[in-house]
Amino acid sequence: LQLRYIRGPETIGAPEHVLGLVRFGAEPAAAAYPVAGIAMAELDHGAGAELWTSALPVRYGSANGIRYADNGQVLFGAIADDVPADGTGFERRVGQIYDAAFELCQAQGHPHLLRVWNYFPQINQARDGLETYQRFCRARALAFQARFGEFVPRLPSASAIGSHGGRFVLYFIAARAAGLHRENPRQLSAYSYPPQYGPRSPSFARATLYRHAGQELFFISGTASIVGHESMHRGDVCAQLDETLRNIETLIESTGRDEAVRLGGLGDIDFLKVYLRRPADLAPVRARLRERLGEAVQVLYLHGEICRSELLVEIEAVAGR
Ligand code: 3EB
Repeated sequence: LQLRYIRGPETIGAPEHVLGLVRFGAEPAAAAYPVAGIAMAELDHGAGAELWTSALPVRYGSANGIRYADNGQVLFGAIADDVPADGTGFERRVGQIYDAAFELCQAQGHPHLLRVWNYFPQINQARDGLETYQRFCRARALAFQARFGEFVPRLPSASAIGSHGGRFVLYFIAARAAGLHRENPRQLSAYSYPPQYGPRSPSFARATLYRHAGQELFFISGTASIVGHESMHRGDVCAQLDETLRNIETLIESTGRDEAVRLGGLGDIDFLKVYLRRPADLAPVRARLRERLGEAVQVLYLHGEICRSELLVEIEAVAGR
């Protein structure tokens, strides 16, 4: 299981075993492997993509609208769906999509979700009194609950980000072997957020450590300027960025300590996706990130809407090449 970011309009080489391709700001060409296009501009190079590949040969298929790739150890799945615009229809469809994903993972022998990405438009817009993100959270929580009952121990790392138009896109990585889900000592677990944020709490873990067949991958969920359960530094993107980096650093350090893995700090990050609500924040954020993380880390800067309207920046990361 390998990740590579493609920056700019570069196309992918043919000889690899591709698990999936996700393009930002453009629709990818149809392919034998799962593809998804997210309506979210890449701010640095004008185009970008996330490419997941495998050293092992890959088998492709499709079930209930989900395209998948299976290399015998992990399953990559992707679906883009025209979800209904009305709140109730949206929630029903999101629940169906999640259940189809659970079903697929089970049927293909990859029952352990490691990492999930969610992108959909109008994330901060209210529909009949509830924001789209809150409706999404309710539908996702009910789907996990219906499938697993006591679902908290199964929750994978995740991101949920607002796109600018386009469809509801879900993609995920599941595995035959379980990952180890981690929480952040600086943050209340998202699944325990109090009800002021919505009728059902967000269903995700702060990070997932996947150790298998000599590989060590650490998936860090979308992370923002939240301490406890509260948003910090309203209106100040640089202070939000520093708080976010403190959160990520703590997550890496505490996991390295508790799990005795070679994870020490921010320097271990190999891939970053940085979501910015305002494109004008690119320059200061990029300068500060270079200062803190150096030049070796690969970064995609994306114009996305964070699920709480006061948050200006969110960062997800992968450690492990
Ligand atoms: C937060 O910490 C910020 O609902 O799947 C980050 C990562 C966030 C994932 C999700 C939401 C999600 O609450 C938002």
